[in-house]
Amino acid sequence: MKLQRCPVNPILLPDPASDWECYNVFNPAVIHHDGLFHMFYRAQGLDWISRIGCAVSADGAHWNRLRRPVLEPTDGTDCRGIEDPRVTEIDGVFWMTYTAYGREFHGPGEPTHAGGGILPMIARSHNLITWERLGPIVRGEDNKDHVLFPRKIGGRYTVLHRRWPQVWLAYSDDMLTWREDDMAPIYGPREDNTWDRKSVGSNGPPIETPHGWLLLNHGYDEDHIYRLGVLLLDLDDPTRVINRPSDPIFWPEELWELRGDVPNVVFSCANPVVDGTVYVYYGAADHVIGLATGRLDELLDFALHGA
Ligand code: BMA
Repeated sequence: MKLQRCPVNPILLPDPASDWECYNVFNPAVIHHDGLFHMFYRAQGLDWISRIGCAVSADGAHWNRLRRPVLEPTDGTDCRGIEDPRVTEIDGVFWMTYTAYGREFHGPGEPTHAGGGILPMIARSHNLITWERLGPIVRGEDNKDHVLFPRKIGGRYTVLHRRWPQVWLAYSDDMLTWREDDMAPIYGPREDNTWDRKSVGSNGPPIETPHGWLLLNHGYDEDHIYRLGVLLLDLDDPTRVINRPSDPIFWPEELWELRGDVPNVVFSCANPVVDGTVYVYYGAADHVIGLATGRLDELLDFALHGA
């Protein structure tokens, strides 16, 4: 099983005439709503601070972007950037999970991505343009790559997050309080000789199927080559992994995936399903945005039976 690249790739490029998105556009969230694809992408410009830009598309490949960002840093918790958005629609409300990179932190030395300078944040929107910040899932730890399930499980909001190196599950009644007692690890890097033996993390929102939650994820090995894979989780108890095939479904091959701001990266935060096709949007080399697709039934078959 391998995802197929869209012939239009790369589907979004930095805009050299812009102050805030002239260097890199990457790692977008994308949802399909009322017949349109809506993209929320991470952008870096002259000050190297990540902001979230917005674009719309009727076919998922050709995009029309807004002139100004829809989400920008506001305070010490996110002044170094708003990164890696993922958007999930739950009962008609839109939720964005993103990494806030700031200067407020709880460790010694300078804040870094791993040293408590990041927060796994949640924001809410009713119109896909204005976003209201709610707060982080946890504070004071290396935690990101969080993404919400598209419906409540057991009556509660459910999120995947990453307490490096494990991917964890957490539950909440109100999106504000995520109790430690309601958190549990699910899986981590594999010890055998696989592509994901150094680090793993979640991609876009889990896809509900009759056989379980289909999860797209990413990982890398000691060569720092990012690849994408799949897992299947139990519908009622998503801490139970039904199957985790060992082969990846996508990896860097094109020049613009192999070379960029960070080489050898395909990093996805979005996998909307439209008419039986999974649209996998990804940041390529932390510099441009690509699209690859696969049939949902084929991905599910691989997730169920792939060795
Ligand atoms: C991860 C995240 C992503 C990035 C990737 C590759 O840790 O920070 O935003 O795309 O590294 O550089």
